[in-house]
Parts: sequence; structure tokens; C-alpha cells
Amino acid sequence: MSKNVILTHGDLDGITSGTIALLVFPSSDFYFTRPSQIHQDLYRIAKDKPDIVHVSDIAINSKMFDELLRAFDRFPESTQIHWTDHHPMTVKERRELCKRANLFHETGPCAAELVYRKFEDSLPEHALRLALYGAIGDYCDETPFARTHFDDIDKRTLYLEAGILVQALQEIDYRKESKDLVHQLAMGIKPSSMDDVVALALKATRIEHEVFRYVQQNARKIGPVGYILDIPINGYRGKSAKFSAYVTNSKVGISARSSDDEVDMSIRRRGTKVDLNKTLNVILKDIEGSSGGGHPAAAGASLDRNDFPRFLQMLAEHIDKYS
Ligand SMILES: [Mn+2]
Repeated sequence: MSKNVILTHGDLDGITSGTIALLVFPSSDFYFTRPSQIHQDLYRIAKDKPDIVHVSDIAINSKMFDELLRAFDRFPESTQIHWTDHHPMTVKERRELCKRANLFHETGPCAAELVYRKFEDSLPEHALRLALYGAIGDYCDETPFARTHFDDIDKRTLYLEAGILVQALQEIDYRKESKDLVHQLAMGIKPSSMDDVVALALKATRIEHEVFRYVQQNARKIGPVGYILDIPINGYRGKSAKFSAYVTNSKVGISARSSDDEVDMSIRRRGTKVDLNKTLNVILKDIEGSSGGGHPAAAGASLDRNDFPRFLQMLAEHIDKYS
């Protein structure tokens, strides 16, 4: 039986890049995944011997890379694997991926832009808007591609439509409701016409303003690093990381959530060119059991709860030295 599978990330760039892939390969099975779990999903999917597998917006998790290559080996030769992504990867990772997958990789544009450009000739007109929503969602809206098309369509309207999605996604459980969203977007329905999504977006926006006030009153600062620990609401992590940099007048902001034995955090930079992905690669090497990475401007990490103060100290010293 012929079968196609799409795997993508749960944020807006993931949703839009996956939806564009769905327009290229209609009636594919659609799954959300993440860097730490992609190899397991591929293992599972390989059993069905699909014709096509399309992966987008999934960063390479260096610690899991060998597992990923082993998962590739489980597919029959006949399976075509497309891998489209914009997260940093090493030369070696790129070379290994190319051996088995049809790789389209650039840093700079969002994944949705890349999937759109790869399949442009076989896409309906409304796919372009999806690519631009993805660009806005991932702050990748200054590429030549994005600039050109923002000029073609009224960009203020595009930002409203994309903004509705960005905000609503703060309140949507991506494993459940996001699949409906994908199918509506694939049909060309505009976010402003999705009543439930609009209502969630407004609710999320009001919550966000409260989160800002909370961060303003509770953020702390160590040198050039502002941080907030355990905001009293789920989600809003990237946003509260940004806010904590701003309200403490810092170069880096962190929003951290602690559980019994672990701290998990989102990290953002502010007014500095320091590469957070590279910084984490350096610092986390010295912290056993930690993991993390992402983009130069936006990253995440998780580590043992007891290591959090030491991590903050190391990060502060590193930022002082390299920015
Ligand atoms: Mn992305």
C-alpha cells in the first residue's frame, strides 16, 4: 500500500512547513515530533515501508545523531526521505544526512520558506501565505524571499493573520488541536476566519500582558543575564525569556521551569550578536547530563536542578567575555 508520512515541529514554522508539505503530498499521515524524539518516530514509521517521508523544522540533536542514522537504515531503498531544515548543523552531520536523505538546508530562512521554495512549482497559490506566516513566526521575515512577497501582499494583514496563529498556539495543545489547524490551513482558510482560533489568540494576548507584568516584578539578574524562574502559567516561555532580558536590561534572558530534579529553559538574546547555540554547546559540555541548543538568537536547555546556579554563572561569564 502506498503511503506518505510528514513529520514536523509543533510551533508555527513547523505547522506551516508541514502543511506546505501536505499540499505537495496530499493524504499523507501527519505527525508532530521534536529533535529528541525524531529517531524513535522514524523507527516506528519505517515498519510501514512508506513511499515518501518528509521531515521539516527538526533540529539535529547531536547526541542522538547516530540513532537517527540507524533509523534511516530501517527504511527500504524505495523510500524517499526529504529533510528540510534551517537549524545549524555541522559539516559532518550535513554530509551524513545527504547520503540517505534529500536534504535542503539553509540557515537564515525559516523551514516553511525552504519547503515552499523546494516545491514551489507544484503548490497552490495560498501556500505562499503559509510560508510567510512561518517566516513571521520564527523571526525569519527579513530574507530576500520574505521581503519580496511582503511587498506583493499587504504585510500588515499578513502580520495580523500570522499573529493570530502565534498567539493562539500559546493556548493550543499541539499534539491534539493543531492537526485540525493544519487541515484548515491546507484548505486555504485564513486564521481570521477560524473563530475558535481568533478567540484563543485574544485570550493568549491578554494572558501575555499579565505574564509581562509578572516578569517585570519577579525577574532577577546575574551580570548580563536576566532570568525568571517558574512563571505561574504553562507556555509563554520564549516570550517570558525575552521579557526577562528587557525588564532587567540584560543581553540574555531566560525563562526557566523547574521540576523535582530538572530545570528546563528557554533562552533569548537581546541587542547582542552572541550565538546562543554555540555558547550552549561550549558551556553544557562541562555540565553532566545536560542537553540544549537551537538557533543563534533562540535556544533551550535542560539540566539537573542543582546545576542551575552554576550554569547561570558560567553563562554570565561567557556573555561578558564574548559580547
Ligand atoms: Mn523553525
